[in-house]
Amino acid sequence: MSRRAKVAIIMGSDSDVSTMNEAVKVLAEYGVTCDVRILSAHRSPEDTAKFAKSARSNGFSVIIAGAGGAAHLAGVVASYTTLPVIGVPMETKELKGIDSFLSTIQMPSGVPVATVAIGKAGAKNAGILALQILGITDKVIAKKLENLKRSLVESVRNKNRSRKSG
Ligand code: RP5
Repeated sequence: MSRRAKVAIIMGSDSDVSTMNEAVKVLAEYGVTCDVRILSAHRSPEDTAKFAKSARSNGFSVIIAGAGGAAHLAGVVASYTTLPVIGVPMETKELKGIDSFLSTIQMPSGVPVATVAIGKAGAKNAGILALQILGITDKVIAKKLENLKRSLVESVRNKNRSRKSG
């Protein structure tokens, strides 16, 4: 039986899918299903508001929102919900994602968005951060995250070992 999606992954356009798939992948690795949908703060504002207002009652615990350019999606969603919202700034052709980054991170006092790095690294980290939030109460996820930390340490040590032996 599949577990109900705890994490919602939303994005402003289908052009964001390949970046946001990094978050989907990491959550899948931990057995966490997510609900993925395209919602735009500017092109479909009413649908976005409806989603955000009902996210908690629909069983979500965390929302990951990716958008590019004038990236208001995460902030708008955060304005309607008390769930944690993680914002992923898309890399853009014109300004390399600095536009998305500033639009996502620079929220006014009272409405936080946990903003991660621009692009695919940020999307992956958004997935990990969502897992860390779920891991506060889910011991299985917390245990797997400890393994991830250990594997990061090992990968750096291995690089030193191969440098010395090379
Ligand atoms: C944003 O505008 C989207 O999140 C996307 O990153 C950007 C460009 O969208 P498209 O014109 O490719 O649909 O709302």
